[in-house]
Amino acid sequence: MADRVRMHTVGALLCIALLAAATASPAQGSDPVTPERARDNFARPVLLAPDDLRAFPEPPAGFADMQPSVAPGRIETLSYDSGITGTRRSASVYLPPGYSADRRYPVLYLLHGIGGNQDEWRGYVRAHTILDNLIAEGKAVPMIVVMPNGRALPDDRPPAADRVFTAENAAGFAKFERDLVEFLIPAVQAKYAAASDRQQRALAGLSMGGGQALNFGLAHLDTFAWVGGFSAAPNTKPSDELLPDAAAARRQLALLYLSCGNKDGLINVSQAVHRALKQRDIPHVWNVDEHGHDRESWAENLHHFAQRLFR
Ligand code: FER
Repeated sequence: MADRVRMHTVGALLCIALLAAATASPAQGSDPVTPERARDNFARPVLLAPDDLRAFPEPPAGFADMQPSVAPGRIETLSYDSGITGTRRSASVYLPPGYSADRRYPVLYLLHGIGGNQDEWRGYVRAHTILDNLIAEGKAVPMIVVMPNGRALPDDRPPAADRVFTAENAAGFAKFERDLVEFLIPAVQAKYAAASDRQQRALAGLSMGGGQALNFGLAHLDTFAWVGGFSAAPNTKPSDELLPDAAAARRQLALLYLSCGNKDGLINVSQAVHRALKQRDIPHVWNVDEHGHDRESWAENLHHFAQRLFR
């Protein structure tokens, strides 16, 4: 599994993917997904605007490492039936230390990248350890973190390397919108001590999952009050589709968080969202760090984002 998870190293994937043939057809966003398009997208020159800057200092050393003094939460598997895929699907669920069915917890839904699955945030980014450390210090409120499989296809396993950047794989990520809202969230509410109001529900993701979080979160403001896109991929909808009602976004969002590394060829996607938000006066965090399309950026941004949730 660890090897699968490390396959997110997109550079390596792309070399193989380039050998594959793929047909161009639109995914959720505006960009057709083919190995060649993906290579071109990653290779785009980074043009930085004056406000493409860090919003926060770097996290303290060891923020994503297990600390002997810190009580760990636990991770379990949630199985649920999906009417979208017609299959039983799995999500990884982090329960904070001291989890008790006697209280209600806010829930963060955390979405993986194009080559990953429900184990990517834990195995590759160590999301659970980042949360353990923040909660131990009182810097994040105890929360449930649901890490689903965001590829809503009957066969939702990470594809072979030469099938990652295909329209078929990308289509599963668009289909996940209904799986999330209609099947996964109800299953989480039924099994866990999860608060049920939108103010207690967040949606965030990395890369392909960042695009999903922006697309789905902003389309379901009645379900999510907190939205985060880390290094969002070109599956992100064009701004006019993403933000059809600026007044509703202003009124309903508790936090909209955007981040990207200044060495990431996909930064133009996030920059376009940031510019559209600025134009429409929609408050948001814009954090540009010095990383690439990599786990350092995602770990650091989860650390910054999680501290600002549910307060
Ligand atoms: C693309 C390049 C990258 C694309 C998706 C990605 C939808 C996703 C990358 C990831 O999840 O790491 O052109 O098209």
